[in-house]
Amino acid sequence: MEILTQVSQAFTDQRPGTSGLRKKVTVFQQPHYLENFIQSVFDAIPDRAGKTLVLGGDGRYFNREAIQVILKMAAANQWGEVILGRGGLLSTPAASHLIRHYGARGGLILSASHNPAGPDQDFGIKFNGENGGPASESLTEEIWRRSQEITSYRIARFPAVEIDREQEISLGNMRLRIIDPVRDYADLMERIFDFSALSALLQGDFQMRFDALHAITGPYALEIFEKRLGAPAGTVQNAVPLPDFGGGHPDPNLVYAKALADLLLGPEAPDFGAASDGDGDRNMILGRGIFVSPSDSLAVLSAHARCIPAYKEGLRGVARSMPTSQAVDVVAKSLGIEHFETPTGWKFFGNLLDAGRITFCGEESFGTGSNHVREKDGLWAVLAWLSILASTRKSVREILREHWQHFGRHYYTRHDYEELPSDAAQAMMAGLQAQLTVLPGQHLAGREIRIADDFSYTDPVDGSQSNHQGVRLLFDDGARLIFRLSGTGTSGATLRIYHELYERDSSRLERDPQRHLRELIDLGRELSRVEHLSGRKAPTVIT
Ligand code: G16
Repeated sequence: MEILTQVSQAFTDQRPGTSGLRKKVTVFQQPHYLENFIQSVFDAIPDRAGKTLVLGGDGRYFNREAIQVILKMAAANQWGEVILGRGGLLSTPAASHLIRHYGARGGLILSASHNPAGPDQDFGIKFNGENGGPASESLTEEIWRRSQEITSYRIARFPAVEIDREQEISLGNMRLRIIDPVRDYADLMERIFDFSALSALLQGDFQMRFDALHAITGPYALEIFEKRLGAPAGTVQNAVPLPDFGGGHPDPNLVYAKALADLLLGPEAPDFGAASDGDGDRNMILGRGIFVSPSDSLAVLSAHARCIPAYKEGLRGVARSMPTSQAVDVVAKSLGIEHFETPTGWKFFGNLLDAGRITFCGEESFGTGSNHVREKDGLWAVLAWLSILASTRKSVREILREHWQHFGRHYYTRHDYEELPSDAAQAMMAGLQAQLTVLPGQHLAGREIRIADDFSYTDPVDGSQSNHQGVRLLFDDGARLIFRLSGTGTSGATLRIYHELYERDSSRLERDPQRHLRELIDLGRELSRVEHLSGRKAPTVIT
């Protein structure tokens, strides 16, 4: 096998964001761009020789081309084996499972998550380590450093590999195993959940819709819900992954999964609805006439964990990202277990999961998961909710109501201002930072600010420190107002403002969050000066 050392020059924009490197497809299509980044990843893993690499993506445009390049580079960079999902497909949680299941050194997941796909849209690459989780902060820094000093990359020459059937072949000294992308993951779900109880639910009067949004979860959902659990045909919709996701935006929220939301919130609603995102790690849960906020979802799942066989002994601890509401903290206190607050990004849960300090974790950004993999897991969350419904025989609305009555309700909403000019967004954050010293003690939005800071996190397992993770205003009554810039966008900047208010009065638990949080919403707009600095009168997305 011929191996070529190709001279190349560094690109200055290869710093990974919240979750890997995400750019427009046209950026990745520049000569040497993809190759440079892959070589930087490989160089950052010096012990890779002879080891196994898991490879797959969410099927978006450019997935298949990138896989051919990565196979050639893996063969030239001494990997012993690549395990590839048939058709180049793997959901993010399935890739995480395969890394752990087959003892791989790591995995490359080709996805820009919920961002749209197509020739003018987004592509992305994430590297996950041997625990199956996203690259740590230090590894991410090392990849970035390598990308800035790169002068060449190594690539083998061989014809395009046929990736659409399961097979094992040798590529020089490297073995390529092409496997069913679904089977191992579906088997894992069958070990975690009580599939006979779930079958009984789904084969009865209970009606469910799962919208795969033409992204990666289609084949997984068909196998699990319709084939293994026997739900009626048509339970899974938009099940075929398409390179452009059917022109949609596979982000499971009320704006982008509108058809499903309209169905569940309309007059003909089934009992339960759910959706996942481009790469299958996010989830949205809806009951008849009701939306479950991701923060509440984490709290409800934690409170009911014992009804799922894999967690019947109870949870070790729980964690949430800083902007996620404190609902799960209240559950943890009542269960007498540890709870942690981490920066945004699933990678921050990895050490806590590996150390056995937590069992469940989640984020307001529609992510929920457990120690079964090291990624958030959309279908796992759906199966967990179905398990609660099967065991309690209550509706989603009843479960939420009872939860709020017992623990109180954390009213919550996130307002996103997408595609802002970067300098305006930076000016907003700088303006907020400048106010941090004068805000404590002020009475605003009907309450007193107790603490105003820029969130810092010290990892309780390895002591590593992460600073500047978002501006927080903490009020004396438990309310919070948080500001941060997204680390996952590919054009301009996205300002996220998170609002939270804790309500214990049982007569005030079923209000419209936008109304109930009005004062905090107005204060967030005012303090960030978003309208003044960007001209935007309203957020792009409200969740
Ligand atoms: C990624 C990360 C999540 C994070 C989310 C939003 O999710 O894995 O941990 O919460 O982005 O991040 P940001 O607020 O910086 O845009 P995904 O589903 O996009 O991979």
